Amino acid sequence: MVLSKKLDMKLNRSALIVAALFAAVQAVSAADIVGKITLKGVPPVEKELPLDANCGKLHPAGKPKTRFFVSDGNGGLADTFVYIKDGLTGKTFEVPAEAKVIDQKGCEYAPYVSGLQTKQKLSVKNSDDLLHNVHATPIVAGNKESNQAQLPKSKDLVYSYDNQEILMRFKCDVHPWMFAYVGVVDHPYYSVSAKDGTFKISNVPAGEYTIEAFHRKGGKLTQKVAAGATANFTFEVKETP
Ligand SMILES: [Cu+2]
Repeated sequence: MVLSKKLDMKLNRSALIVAALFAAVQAVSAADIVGKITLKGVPPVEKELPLDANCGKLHPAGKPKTRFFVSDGNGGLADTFVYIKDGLTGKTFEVPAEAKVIDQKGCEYAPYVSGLQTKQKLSVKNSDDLLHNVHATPIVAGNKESNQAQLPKSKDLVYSYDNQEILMRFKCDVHPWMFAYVGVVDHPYYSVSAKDGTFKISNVPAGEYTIEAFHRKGGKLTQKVAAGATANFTFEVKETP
């Protein structure tokens, strides 16, 4: 008993050493790219979504608004898809086994903007007690358009795409205000900015890259950055009439 406990401890210790060594190697060869997306100027006022009666009932406190420029009110800009655009040519990446998930809840898609690797599964859920109709509308050749009704509590609809597409749109043909946007890239090095504008692309292999920040209404910006460095972007909205 004592002997086996000792052996256990020894094994545990070597496992820890191996884990620590592995982490150290990773730290040397890969690093995060972090940054902040800032919005300059005053964006147009978001409008209430034109919910029908059934969807309206799901929002007794008031109708949700459009999400064109979601911000923390302090300059941070959310929903910007940031990804490595150049610098990974010739490399291939394992497809994550885990599916990404988009939910339909309260007659809105959540998340509004997300990312997906090519060939990775994307599960679209229906958490509402209502019929939705998921309509994927890719425009890049080879990515297949699909249009499927999804009954309440029915199983998830599962998609996957072979080609990069930034950003691919999903809509609902029952509720014309419902949209989701998915950045499909052929590697795992992407991020979506949070409400305070921050983003993090994790575990980027050592090297120099061009990264692009793509905001659906703000446009796109690129800059060169090394793994481990910071990349900040500023989108400017012009005054609207
Ligand atoms: Cu719907």
